[in-house]
Parts: sequence; structure tokens; C-alpha cells
Amino acid sequence: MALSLMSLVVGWYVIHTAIALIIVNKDVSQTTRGMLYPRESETREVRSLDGIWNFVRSDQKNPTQGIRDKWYAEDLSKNQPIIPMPVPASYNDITTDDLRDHVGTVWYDRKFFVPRSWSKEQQRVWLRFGSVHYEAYVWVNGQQAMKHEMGHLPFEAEVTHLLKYGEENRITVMCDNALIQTTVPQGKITEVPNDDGVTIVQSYTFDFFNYAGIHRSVHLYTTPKTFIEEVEIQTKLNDDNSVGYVTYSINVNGSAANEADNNLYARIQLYNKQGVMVANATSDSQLGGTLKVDKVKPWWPYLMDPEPGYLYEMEIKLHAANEELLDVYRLQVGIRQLSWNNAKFLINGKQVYFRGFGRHEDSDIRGKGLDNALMTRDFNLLKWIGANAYRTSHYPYSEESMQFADRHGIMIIDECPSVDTENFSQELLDKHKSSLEQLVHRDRNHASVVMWSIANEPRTRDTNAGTYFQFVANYTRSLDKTRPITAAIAQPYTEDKAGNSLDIISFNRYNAWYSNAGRLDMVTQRVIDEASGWYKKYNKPVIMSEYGADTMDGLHMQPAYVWSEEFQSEVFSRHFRAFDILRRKGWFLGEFVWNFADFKTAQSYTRVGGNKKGVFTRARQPKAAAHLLRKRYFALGRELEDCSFPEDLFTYIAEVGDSGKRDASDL
Ligand code: BDP
Repeated sequence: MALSLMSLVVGWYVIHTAIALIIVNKDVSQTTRGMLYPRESETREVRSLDGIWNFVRSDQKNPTQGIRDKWYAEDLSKNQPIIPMPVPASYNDITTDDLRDHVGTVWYDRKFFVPRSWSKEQQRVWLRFGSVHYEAYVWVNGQQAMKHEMGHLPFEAEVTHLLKYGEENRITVMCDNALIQTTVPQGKITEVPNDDGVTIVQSYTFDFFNYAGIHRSVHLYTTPKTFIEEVEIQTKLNDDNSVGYVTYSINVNGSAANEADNNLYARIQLYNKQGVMVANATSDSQLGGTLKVDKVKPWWPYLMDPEPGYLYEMEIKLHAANEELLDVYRLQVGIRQLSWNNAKFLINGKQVYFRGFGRHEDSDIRGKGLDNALMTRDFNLLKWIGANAYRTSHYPYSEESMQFADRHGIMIIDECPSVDTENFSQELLDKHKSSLEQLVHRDRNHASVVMWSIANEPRTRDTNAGTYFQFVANYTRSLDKTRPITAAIAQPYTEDKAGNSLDIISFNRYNAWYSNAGRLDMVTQRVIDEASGWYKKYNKPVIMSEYGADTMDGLHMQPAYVWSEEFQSEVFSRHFRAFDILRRKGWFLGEFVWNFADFKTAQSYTRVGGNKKGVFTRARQPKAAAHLLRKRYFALGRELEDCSFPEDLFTYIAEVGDSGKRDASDL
């Protein structure tokens, strides 16, 4: 009995193993609309639905029971014992039982009031999720409101017609964490005998825990009937960076927009940090135009300018032909210009050298749940250590963190959720492209986003990899031509088939760790050779997007030995030598340590409580190598960008000669 039920479950999560021999470049079936970050204004209200929700997990052997039995039709508590569950958070590490390893569906619900005042005729109400991993079904008062597949990306729907105004309402969410060969990222569901008969097992090759749940904030917000649905901006600067241009295009949704005689227009005003208006314009009839900003303050990365991350506020007022104010939306805008060629990457005409991290959204207890305290601490650490960039390995990070990156001048290589991409099928290609469509749509207005990463460690030597990545890269380019495209590749450059389709080559390699473990004498030359090999093959700029070593904080061994703090510092130092030689070649763009902080993974005998390659512990305290890296990142900042050193970069050791005078050569 158990066995046949199990087979049904595995059947539900169909295992796609067939690899199509021919893949074609189809249009993405559903493209994103709207989804501006919810902000209050004269015409909009925002309410948070974050807090403690009710939670039920389905029987793993019967993941569709809740749908069949219509659990959404009434309070979950009516039919099941419920437990409290915080939103936003991953559900995995909240309880003390085996919920951590649950595979399949779980249910959330909560009640909330909608004010009577929201029932105004001239208003619409939207329900928006920052992210639910991996697949979500949402009901409002028992009626299906929306469905979304793909973690780490927002989705929303209009719920005006589903709500009861001036009354209590219920929202129900079913979330499914199962990953199969045609999800992004991919996984496998199999049935495996256990002590109770048989169980289903979720496996995946990627190296981070498959945290699940309602990971980011849930908002209800109002818009007028006719409202600003989309804003897209692009910025550039004149040759001496004294004049900035902001080109905007606005999309409107609503009945007024469809009335032939109603020529809507927008008034745009740009304010500087002091609140002084520095540019304004009235849009053309297509709701587009360009703002010219004299004496502009460009957006610069951290340490490239004394005032990095400069943002203007763009106020957009949508008017009807009769001058009536319909809607107001405000957007933070950084004005900068990117350019690149086969050797360099420039921002505002100045060459950039990236020094940063691969990271994860990960922490104790809340897993991948948005946590403002953690996010703020992380940015403080990034600035403390002198980093100017990170890659959102291996999925899109929260919108709130993208806003932070804009404000702090941290450059982002923005990665879609495709990891270890393999078994290149048509269905996978369609979803992969959709993940990039959703990502570009969400993040295209962020000054901090300087590059798109279309995959991490895809199997680029496999059959079909060349065509597959050509389709993915070209599609991404069709969505945004203002940023270069990369992918972090770990296959040998001699066999790679994807590099041709990229603008910038990123490679991951673990010398002295996964290859030649412990051999510190086998790092520097290998890094130089591999980077040079990539450059020679493709004649494109090269980044080392991952290197590092697992390190148990507090484990000290002299001479350096794998897993010790000494070893991590030595591995870094051997890479630094290679990077300095590569920098002089002119086409090497930057160095990204793996990883910013320790993070949780699936259980395995290679992981002690998770991946320990962090420069910071999971509690965000520095390991010894953090102090070393800090000295390097600031030394690079001083050499390349003339930044000043923080007062506490050096510890006083002894009064020897003229050691009172510190400069970069002391490093
Ligand atoms: C790389 C992956 C990264 C892993 C890292 C490691 O890109 O996700 O965490 O290896 O093994 O291959 O530490």
C-alpha cells in the first residue's frame, strides 16, 4: 500500500530524465508585468502582512491532499493541528522536529482586516509576495488568487474583487519545495527504502540547503484605478561626467489609459539628496522622455569616490488630459554609465577592479528569510572589509538588499537561480529564460546591478550546452543591452562551449582544496594559467568568481593545515600573488572570495554543520583571514582609487625606524 502511494507521489513530481536532442528558441510564455516595489505615496497605501501565520505540513506521502480536500476553503485550523510560523522566514529551522527535511507541500494561512475606506470605487488592491520558495499557490477568502513557480522572485495579483472591505479576510498559501529536473534550480525526487518501508528523498547537486517557505515580505497595497504599472529607466553621462541623462519610459494600467480621447501624461521631477529639484520634464504622449541633469553627481562604487552610492529621487506624477492627478510613484535613481570591451569594464569612464565575495542569503534559524538586522550587519561588514562588489550567488537576493546596494555603492553581479545546470531540455530552457526575464524586470533600474550572471557552474561541456547558453545569453541581451552578461564556470576552458555567448568570463576554482588539497605550492601558477587560458580562448575579460577553503573558526595549526585559520589565510595570499600578476595583463577584472559567511548545506560528510568557507562565521564575526582580506581590499582601493585607509587597519606593533609613517608598502 505504502509503496503504491509512494510511486504516485514520485509520479506527481515527474522525474524528467529524457534529454531532448533538439532545443529551440521559443518565446517566454508569460512575461512579467508591474511589480514595482510597494511604496506609499499620496495615491497609494501599503500594508504589511508579515507576522506569525498558521502553518500545516502535508503528509509527505500525500502532497496533493490539501488541494483535493480544499484546505483553502476554510481556516487551516478547522481541519488540522496548526503551528505558529513566522513570515518572512524559512520554515525549516523553526521547529525541533524533522520539518527541516520535509519534502513537498506545506500550508500557511492568516486573517487580516481590510479597511472599509479601501472599497472606494477609484481604487485597486494588490497582493504581493517578495518570494516564496519554490512554488506557491495563493487563495484569498477561498478563491484562487495566483500561482507562481520559482523562488527568490516576487509575484503579485490584483485582489480587489476577492476582498471583503471593512471585514476580516483570510489568505492561504500552499508552498511546494520539490525540485525536479525541469525546475530552476534542478533536483531529483526518488523513492528510497527506509526502516518504515519506503520514503521519498529530495536530492540536489548544489551546495546550499534547499530552504523553503515564505521567504520575503507579503504586502497588500492599493493603487488608483489607473496607475503607473511600470517604470524603466536608463542613465548615461557626458564625457566629463558633468551632465547626466535619465531616460524613462512608463507603462500605465487602467481604464483611463484606454480612452481614446484621454491623453495621459507624466510630470517627472528629480530631487537631489538635499531635496532640491535638479531636473524636471513632462513626458511625451508615449509616457517617455529624458531628463537632463546638469552638474550631476554620478553614482560611484564604494571607495571609488568620497560619496559613493549617490541617489536621486525621481518623482513620477501621472496626469489625465484634464490635469487631474491620477497616481504618484517615487523611485531612487543612481546616474551612471557602464561600458566594456574585450579587456576592460568601466563605470563612468573609469576602469573597475572588482574585489568582493560570493555570498548566500543564509542565517541561523531564519534560513533564507529576509532579516533587516542581518542585512544591515552584512553591509557594514562589506564596507569594513573594503569590498566593492558581490555576486548574488546563486539566486536573486531580496529587493531590500538591492536597494541597500544602490545606497552603499556596492556593485552587484546579479545571478538567476540556475545552478549546476545540466540535462538541457526544452522545458528547462523555457524556465531558465523566464527566471532571467523575471530577474531583469525586477532589477533593471538598480544602479548597483552592473552585470547579469546567467548560471553558476553549468555543465558547459555537455551536449547541447553551446546552443542552450547561446539562447539564454541572447535572450538576456534582448532584455537589457546596457549590462554585460557572464556565468560562473567551473568546467575546463578547453572543453567549455558557453564562453562564446558571454561578454565576460567568470571562473570558479578551488586550488589547494578540491584539487591538490593542502598544496599551497600549487595555487599561484595554476590560477595564472587558468585565467590566461580563458582569456586566450575567448579574448574576453576574465574574473575569478570563486576561490577559497573551508575553515573552522578557532582551529589553528602552524604550519598551515587544511581547515585551519592559518590555511585559509595562506590560500588567500597565494591567490593574491596570482591576481597581482594577472592585473598587470590588463584583462583581469577582479577577485571574489568564496564565501562571505559560513552557510548551511545539505548533510554530507564533507560539511561540518554546513559550508565553512566563510570569511565571516555564520554569526557574522570575522575569521583571521577577514583581517588579511581587509588589508588587501583597502590596499587595492588605495592603489587603484586613491581611497584613504581606515584608522584601525593596522595594529601598532613596535617603534622601529620610521614605522610611524604607514603606506601601502607596509602591507
Ligand atoms: C562551488 C560552488 C559553490 C560551492 C563551492 C564549495 O559554486 O556553490 O559552495 O563550490 O564547494 O563549486 O564550497
